[in-house]
Amino acid sequence: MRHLNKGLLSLAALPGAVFAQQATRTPDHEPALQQTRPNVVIIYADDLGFGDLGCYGAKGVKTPNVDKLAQNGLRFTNAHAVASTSTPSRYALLTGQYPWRKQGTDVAAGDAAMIVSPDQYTVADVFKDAGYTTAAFGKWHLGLEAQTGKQDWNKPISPALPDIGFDYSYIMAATADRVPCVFIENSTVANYDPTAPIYVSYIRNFEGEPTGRNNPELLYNLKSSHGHDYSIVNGIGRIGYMKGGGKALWKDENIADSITAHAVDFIEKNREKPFFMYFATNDVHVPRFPHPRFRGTSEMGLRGDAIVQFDWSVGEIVRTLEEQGLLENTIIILTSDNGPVLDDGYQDQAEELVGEHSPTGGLRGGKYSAFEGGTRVPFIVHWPATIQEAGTRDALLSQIDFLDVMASVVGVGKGKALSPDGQPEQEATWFGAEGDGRSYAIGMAQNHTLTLRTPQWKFIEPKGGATIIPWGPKIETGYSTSPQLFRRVNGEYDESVNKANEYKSVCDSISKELERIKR
Ligand code: NG6
Ligand code: CA
Repeated sequence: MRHLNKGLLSLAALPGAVFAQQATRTPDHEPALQQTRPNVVIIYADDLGFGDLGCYGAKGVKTPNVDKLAQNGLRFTNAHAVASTSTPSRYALLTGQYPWRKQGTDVAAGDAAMIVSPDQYTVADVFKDAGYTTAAFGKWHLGLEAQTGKQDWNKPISPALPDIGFDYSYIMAATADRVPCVFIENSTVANYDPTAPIYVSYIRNFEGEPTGRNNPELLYNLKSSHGHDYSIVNGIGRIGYMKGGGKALWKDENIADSITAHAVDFIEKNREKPFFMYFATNDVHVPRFPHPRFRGTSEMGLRGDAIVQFDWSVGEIVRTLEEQGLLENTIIILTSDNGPVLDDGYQDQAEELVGEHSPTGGLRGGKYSAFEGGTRVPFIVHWPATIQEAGTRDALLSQIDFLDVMASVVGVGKGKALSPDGQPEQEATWFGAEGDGRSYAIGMAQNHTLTLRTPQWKFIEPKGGATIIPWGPKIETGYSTSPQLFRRVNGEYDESVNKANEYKSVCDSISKELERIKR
């Protein structure tokens, strides 16, 4: 945690038209600071594709709560996660630094060391500097403690989220398919069971413990399709070995309920002062094992039902904000960490039951990929106090700007970029200005192939690699040893025809620009 300036900023120091506009709405007798500063909630879905929500054209699943946010806010159609997998996207969202600038930001194991170092300036620090209360819920996947594999899960864990700006946190260390399968509240395992000490290893199993590989008969909830054959928790095979946990072990069917209940409780307890909430759902990542009440609520089996569960979580957050009288002046940003995948390692029939639905909304590629399906994600901004006119925008947006846009909104940093790679001036586009948005947005595929898109072109750097993901998911990677250039036609990058030769000078200049940014 690093601080720019301690303590509250005076209202006079807050720049930006949005504040001026709201200040006039504040009755004299009310404390101006509290009334004018918006709460901020980012709802960060996992592996939710560009086409997976009703308002983005989903078929076979209904998402009324999300759709309502879009109807009353802004729905972006060319917004991007910074990578096509989780850890690097989350790293970039929280720090405003491209993940390819820092080693060790790839998909993290459950015993990974903390990837965001405590001396980095995070978006949580931005909000602390603005006097906010900050909280994180759900999927973390950015490591904990100083050294990989050295965590003692039976003691307070440090450094952890309290050290990078979060006042309160209730998180899963990595993903639901990675051990340890317990929630961590601030620095310690939630619901800790002293009769069942927790041991975790990503190297070897603990003596006498069953694994998915050796004891497939114990996989009573979900069977693996590829990988996920180490320790078994709740009848589901995981990645990594774990022993113990007892009553602290999560039940997958209760994960959404659990993180949502904690988030609702946080809103209710913090209604008096401005807060920032990072609400990172486990849905719709594997293992997809929604609560029984969501089973059969979509036409697509467990993956569709997990989308319904996600929509329910969103509805609970919105309902709570509304009940507390906070919805009007709360910024809700709803987006996803990367594109979608059907079979990601469990026999949940996502492929068999997808029907007419296109998780990517017709885009090529998907999770892991350099094609548009990898990083193009839903992006909805809801802020009734400021966004007077709802609409759809095709401006180019990147989650890399989250830290700086938020700093600009809460008046920290005086309009200068506080992160290595973010652009605070994107604030205008995020909250309604028409126009192109960014002049470029960079994405990173699973093998670190970088992509750069402009409002007119998309470039995939030559790096090479398998054309289809080799370990299971049936996804085109977009990797090639030759440069690829695609033209944006009728508002969509046409990734069916490589125009690199035809438009060689465009291709060369984008390639040069990417090299410049890299340096
Ligand atoms: C892969 C996992 C996949 C998922 C992914 C990370 C296997 C075979 N596959 O290695 O299931 O966990 O990592 O997904 O283990 S992410 O959305 O968190 O980046
Ligand atoms: Ca993800």
